[in-house]
Amino acid sequence: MNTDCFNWVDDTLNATVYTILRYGNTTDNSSDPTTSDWSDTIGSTCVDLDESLLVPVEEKDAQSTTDAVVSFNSSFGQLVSDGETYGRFFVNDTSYTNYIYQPILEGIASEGTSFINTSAVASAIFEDDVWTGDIIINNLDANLDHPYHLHGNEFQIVARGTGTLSVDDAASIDYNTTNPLRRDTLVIPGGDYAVLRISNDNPGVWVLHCHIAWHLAEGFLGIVVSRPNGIADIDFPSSMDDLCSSRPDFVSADTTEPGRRRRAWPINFSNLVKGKRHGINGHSAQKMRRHF
Ligand SMILES: [Cu+2]
Repeated sequence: MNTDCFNWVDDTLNATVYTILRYGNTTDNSSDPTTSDWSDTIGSTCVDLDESLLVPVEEKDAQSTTDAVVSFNSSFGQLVSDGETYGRFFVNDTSYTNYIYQPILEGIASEGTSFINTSAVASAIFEDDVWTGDIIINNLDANLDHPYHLHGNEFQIVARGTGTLSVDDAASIDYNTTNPLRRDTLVIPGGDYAVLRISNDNPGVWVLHCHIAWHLAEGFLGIVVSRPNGIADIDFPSSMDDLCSSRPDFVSADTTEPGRRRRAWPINFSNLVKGKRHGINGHSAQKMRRHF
């Protein structure tokens, strides 16, 4: 474990632990492997891999054009509830709330995309006539890098840059479609944007979220709905349907993820955000980093 990303290292932490992974049909499970560590060193800065050094071995050009463009803007901000002010992450001005007894996939399958509770989750829809879709992500937190993770698709990074990119402006920028990097997680530095190109061939409700666990827990999640008609055609196993009847009568269908709304912000909030909904200044962001 690279502890350079930590602001402090707990004395009791064992930063290096080992396990054994075996590939293939080996029958010899008794002897220890003899593989050795890589010789390259990891830098002491806490940043993503240098993408310019990464080239997909299995070449795959991106589609040269896209059928649809959607965008997600993420930012840290405040939520006031019952007189208390909470720190939350927002995606398109919506802080995700998980209604655990109202699963979105099954809801869309039976009721269509009108099922989506727009006050609980930010959503983007790629309809069934879309085969190539672009997802713009704008990281509005000027000094906070986030690792964005998309489920269900292996996206191609066809553009990135500083500042924000609107859906309209996306029509006039340059795209790299020649064997672009394919990933499922991408660090977008604070104040930057990226454009992810996907094949819209996998019907589902795919979450896009920050992979820092507590950012996710504080609402950093949106959904990409791929092929709503295809979702309606999914044959759900009975074991999934059975879950719908598993809610005890005394538990409300409006129950949110346990503890989700009651958790207090861990530090003095007034020190953290200078009253701005978006655009956290550097001083505040540094304080936030301490809690990664
Ligand atoms: Cu994050």
